[in-house]
Amino acid sequence: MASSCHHLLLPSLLLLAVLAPMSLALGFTCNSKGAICQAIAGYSPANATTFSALQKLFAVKHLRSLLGANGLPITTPANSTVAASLAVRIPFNCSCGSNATGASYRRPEYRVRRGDTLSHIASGVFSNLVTFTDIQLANKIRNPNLIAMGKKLWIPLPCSCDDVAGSRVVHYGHVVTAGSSIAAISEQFNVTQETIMTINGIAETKALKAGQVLDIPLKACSSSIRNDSLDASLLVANGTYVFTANNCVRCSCDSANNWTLQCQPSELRPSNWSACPSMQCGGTGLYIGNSSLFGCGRTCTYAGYTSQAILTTTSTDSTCLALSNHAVKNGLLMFCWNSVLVPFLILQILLLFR
Ligand SMILES: *[C@@H]1O[C@H](CO)[C@@H](O)[C@H](O)[C@H]1NC(C)=O
Ligand SMILES: *[C@@H]1O[C@H](CO)[C@@H](O)[C@H](O)[C@H]1NC(C)=O
Ligand SMILES: *[C@@H]1O[C@H](CO)[C@@H](O)[C@H](O)[C@H]1NC(C)=O
Ligand SMILES: *[C@@H]1O[C@H](CO)[C@@H](O)[C@H](O)[C@H]1NC(C)=O
Ligand SMILES: *[C@@H]1O[C@H](CO)[C@@H](O)[C@H](O)[C@H]1NC(C)=O
Ligand SMILES: *[C@@H]1O[C@H](CO)[C@@H](O)[C@H](O)[C@H]1NC(C)=O
Ligand SMILES: *[C@@H]1O[C@H](CO)[C@@H](O)[C@H](O)[C@H]1NC(C)=O
Ligand SMILES: *[C@@H]1O[C@H](CO)[C@@H](O)[C@H](O)[C@H]1NC(C)=O
Ligand SMILES: *[C@@H]1O[C@H](CO)[C@@H](O)[C@H](O)[C@H]1NC(C)=O
Ligand SMILES: CC(=O)N[C@H]1CO[C@H](CO)[C@@H](O)[C@@H]1O
Repeated sequence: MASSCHHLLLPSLLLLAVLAPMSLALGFTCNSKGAICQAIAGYSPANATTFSALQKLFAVKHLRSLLGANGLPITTPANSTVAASLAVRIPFNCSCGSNATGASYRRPEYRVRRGDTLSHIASGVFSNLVTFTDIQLANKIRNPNLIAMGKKLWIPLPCSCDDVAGSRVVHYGHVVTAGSSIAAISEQFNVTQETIMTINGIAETKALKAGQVLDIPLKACSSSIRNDSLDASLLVANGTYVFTANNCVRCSCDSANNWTLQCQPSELRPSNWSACPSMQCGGTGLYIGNSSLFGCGRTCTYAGYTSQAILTTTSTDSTCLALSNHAVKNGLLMFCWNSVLVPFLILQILLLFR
């Protein structure tokens, strides 16, 4: 612990002096008091690691949530390597506190190891997603030089549940890399510079510092999920997928699909039901995610779930051309052709028997 004293004594004294009169402000601005929502942290591991190690570090319950947040195939092995420095998207539940700020609630937890300092934990282990002051405040540590080996620390990942400009978004914690700019970040995440500056309270574009965490609101796909569904608050950002309805349904968001959530049966074992309830639109024979055989006119869409049932709605597509890439991959194009081919064949048969 001798070295940690050296590291922390001076900065902590200074910080205590500066921060003492201010109220605690962990996380990003979050005005939806009491809300809980999905959020993402952009984690850049210092050393190459594996998905199972990340899952453990961030207390992500299921590997599939981690893979889904990164748009990776569900079959990706837990022990496959995650390269150092590249940002991995870590999904977590955000809690919007009474102080108009949001942070992960009580997790992840980090167990202090021999030789750890709060600043090593903040920047070395958690890639600057939190500052050492955040950890100190969240855990009410009076003397940061005295962190006992084996002690469990709550790492308050910054997040928010607020809508931005009237749209549902997934707040992403982005750690600024050296030499980056608001313009580059704006382009990378397809979020306007104005939005980034406004929600992060930045007045000048030049004011970025390496290691600083920015709140980047990723646009979420719109869905047909009903407001009385158990997953009414489901938020899925571009390039990610999630499992819902007790794992029976997989929903993905791709900006190429006009920012519309695409859901289909997951073929996973349900987590709370002995079997998945019906996932067909009543009377149509279509499963959620299917479009009608003839004319490509109607789509069976996921609309949420209750404790007993999976809800569906039948929506009308304008044309075949509006079909998503995804649906085309699933063989819907064939059915579009069928709607042309079948009348053609009937015509041929009629001609034959003329
Ligand atoms: C919110 O503020 C109160 C005092 O104003 C403080 O006791 C509490 O720890 C703060 N909570 C967070 C999460 O910052
Ligand atoms: C991952 O685990 C599988 C078996 O569980 C093993 O066959 C494979 O070699 C492992 N891969 C790595 C990179 O460790
Ligand atoms: C968020 O909370 C829900 C309900 O408690 C849980 O099922 C889910 O696994 C959590 N998500 C993550 C990413 O930890
Ligand atoms: C990364 O690897 C280096 C060298 O092996 C080590 O000193 C450092 O503690 C590691 N960082 C983390 C966060 O494990
Ligand atoms: C839920 O949606 C219905 C219409 O679909 C609307 O009438 C109702 O006010 C909504 N309820 C809430 C709590 O938003
Ligand atoms: C959506 O995600 C895909 C894949 O992750 C990416 O290539 C694309 O640029 C993103 N589009 C927008 C508008 O964010
Ligand atoms: C995309 O979605 C918007 C509203 O969500 C809708 O007005 C527009 O017609 C859609 N565009 C296409 C090509 O489907
Ligand atoms: C309809 O949905 C079911 C279940 O997801 C799938 O197996 C089938 O291939 C789909 N049919 C079409 C035409 O996409
Ligand atoms: C599991 O299902 C039962 C009813 O079938 C419901 O009452 C309960 O809330 C469900 N639990 C979860 C965690 O969804
Ligand atoms: C703010 C911004 O850059 N928006 C762009 C996001 O991406 C779409 C295309 O997918 C552009 O049309 C937007 O201008």
